[in-house]
Amino acid sequence: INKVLSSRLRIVTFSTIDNFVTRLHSAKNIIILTGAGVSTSLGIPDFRSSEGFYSRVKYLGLNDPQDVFNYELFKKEPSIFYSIANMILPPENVYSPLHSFIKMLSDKGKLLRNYTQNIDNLESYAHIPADKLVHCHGSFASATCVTCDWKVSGSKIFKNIRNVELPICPNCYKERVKMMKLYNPYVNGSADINVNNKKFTSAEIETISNIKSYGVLKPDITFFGEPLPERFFQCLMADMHKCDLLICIGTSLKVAPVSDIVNMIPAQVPQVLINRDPVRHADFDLSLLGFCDDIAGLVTNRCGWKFNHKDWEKLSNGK
Ligand code: CNA
Repeated sequence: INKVLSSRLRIVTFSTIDNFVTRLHSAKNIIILTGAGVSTSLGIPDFRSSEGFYSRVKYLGLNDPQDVFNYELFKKEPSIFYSIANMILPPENVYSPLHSFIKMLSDKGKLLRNYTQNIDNLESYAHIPADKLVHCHGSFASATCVTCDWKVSGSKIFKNIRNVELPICPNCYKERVKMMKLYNPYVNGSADINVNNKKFTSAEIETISNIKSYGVLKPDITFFGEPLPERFFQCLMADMHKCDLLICIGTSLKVAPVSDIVNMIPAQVPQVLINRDPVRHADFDLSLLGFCDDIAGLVTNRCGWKFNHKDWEKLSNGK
């Protein structure tokens, strides 16, 4: 990635909405990079806006509100994340007009890939094909035990999240209960104890009993300190030289390595930003500032295309 970054020099190719419309007509391999702003019209807060999620969790008193997604902290004290996880639990069966816009580009055979930083998995309700989608930061679609890697469908832990309780892995829970039942330092002394055909020393059992995240299920969203899904790197390496238009939508582009995508796309490929706030640290050919649903509607009109969205009128954006 560093090699690609250092060799880049931007070549500005266009700067008007008409150029954008012309390019949309001719483009065959569009990369759309999305962030939290594409779901805010559904009432899901973004992270960094003044009314966003990070300002809502200030009461936790963490040094940095981003620490609610710190993997090391999760392993030490998973209840911090689960005390606020209900705030970010995605709604089901809804998607925004912007998601419909992406689906329309896919139906027209123009979408190379939608790299989404979102964890709400709403792209699936809009029927954006799974092979066109990269969940750069994972999603709530599945959850994994931090101790034994047991996987469950994400919806299995939604009830726990709503009830603000820790979702526990069935395997590890049984193992832990059995361990605690068998373990009695006065009787066993320092002898090994056999649980589910695994041997544990009394010292190991003492340690395990103090690990608060032992057997806790974690949604498969990428926390700070965890690697991004392998699919992100594989797709990006294959896509960056095919891409003929990059559109970044509803993102502050503050989280690396996803934010590096703008520097990896070849210099002659136009880059467009559609966002409520300007993104000053990146160099776009065109920045369309406003509510992304409205801008997508306007651009689609100018292209002479149409996309349907059943709930358009109900959404609050700029209306
Ligand atoms: P961010 O840093 O909170 O930035 C969001 C950007 O969207 C801001 O620049 C806003 O100006 C802009 N924005 C907000 N509403 C609109 C709108 N209606 N139209 C156009 N622009 C709008 O969020 P990023 O996505 O840049 O940061 C990456 C994080 C956020 C990822 O790790 C995500 O997992 C995480 N996140 C995801 C969700 C979700 O899945 N819906 C929600 C909140 C945060």
